[in-house]
Amino acid sequence: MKITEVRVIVTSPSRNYVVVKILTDEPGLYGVGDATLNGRELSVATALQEHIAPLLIGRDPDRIEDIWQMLFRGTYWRGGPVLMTALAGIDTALWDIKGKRAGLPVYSLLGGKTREGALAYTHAGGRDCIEVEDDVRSKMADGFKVIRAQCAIPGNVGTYGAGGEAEAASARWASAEPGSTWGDGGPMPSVEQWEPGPYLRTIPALFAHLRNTVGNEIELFHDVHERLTPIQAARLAKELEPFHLFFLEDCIRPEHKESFRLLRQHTTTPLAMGELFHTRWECVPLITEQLIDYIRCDIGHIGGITEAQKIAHIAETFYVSTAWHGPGDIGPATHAANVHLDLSLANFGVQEMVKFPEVVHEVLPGAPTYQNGYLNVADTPGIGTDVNEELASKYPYERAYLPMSRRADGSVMDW
Ligand code: KDG
Ligand code: MG
Repeated sequence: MKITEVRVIVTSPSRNYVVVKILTDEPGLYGVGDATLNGRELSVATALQEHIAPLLIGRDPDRIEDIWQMLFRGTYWRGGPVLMTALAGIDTALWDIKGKRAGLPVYSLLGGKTREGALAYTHAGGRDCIEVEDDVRSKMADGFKVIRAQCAIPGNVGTYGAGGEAEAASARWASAEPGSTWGDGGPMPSVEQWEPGPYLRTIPALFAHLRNTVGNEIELFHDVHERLTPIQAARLAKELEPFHLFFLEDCIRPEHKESFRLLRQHTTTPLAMGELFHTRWECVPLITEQLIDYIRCDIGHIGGITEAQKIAHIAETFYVSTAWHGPGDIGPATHAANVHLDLSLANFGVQEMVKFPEVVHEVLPGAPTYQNGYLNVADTPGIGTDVNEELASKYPYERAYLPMSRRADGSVMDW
């Protein structure tokens, strides 16, 4: 069997997605992967089209490990979000082909089911504690057992994850920013304002309120989004201890991993990290030193199922669980890959999920299904997702950026 074509499809049904379709010389046999990198979609599409696809034509798609090694080590330039997202798109499509050929769902090829469904988490947000409480209650009514809670911060214009109007307001602060209005080249990033002081006062108060009102049984947690210094993160994690978070996500920036040693010494709040990592070597020190409790890489940005399975197996040895990243800005094929791994891993922890708009289901069918707190994938061969190419072509790429963040004095902050 040989690869005959690698099609790269960029489509924007509600937001941009990059889809990889690998065709083979076996009639009707193809695989579909996702190579979406939020705000950098065309870099990945170009890397795939111009540099990677030509290397794959004529190769045996069954040799996933060899193709992975060739694209990672064999081409000299390795790592980074663009290349590892491209590699993930190829990897997922190859697993899809392998599953279809074997007549088995991918979770079966990964070792078979260890559980009947993947414990899912969703997001709750609001402008204040009361709104977040209402949102948490409505997510509990939907059956969720684990919920991420984010809240608008008084004095900070626009807050990551607060949702609805609270987040939309952030875009307006941008109008004071030179170059951040709508220009000839398309929309420019919105700019949020963020200060640590109000944030560090608000979040413990939010979780005190939630525990007082919704009780202790529901699992709650919070995403810091890499904004604190190590000692600020230590303070927050310590102050959150009485509220028993499921975990505290991405407390500090991803570069200086040794800072987790400082953080860990101060708190028993479980820690999660990983959506900005791009190779297993970034994860390994945190895992082997047991500096985190959950590794939450993005399968779609770390080279796909092949790499994520290796990371998960290393993590299992050190009692670290998985919590793969699953936001709306990665495509259904990566969400499905998440769940195939979740179902097969002994050390699965929790799975982030989104509800895609109907139009995404039409263009990219086959996303995992949610029921009463758990995610599942169909028992059909392969990954289970597809692309409707004709419909995809009706939703052309639209340039879009992630927001940015600045301090009150105008200096750059991590978003
Ligand atoms: O593109 C960036 C998003 O995927 C990220 O901001 C979402 O932090 C995120 C999460 O935990 O879902
Ligand atoms: Mg996050």
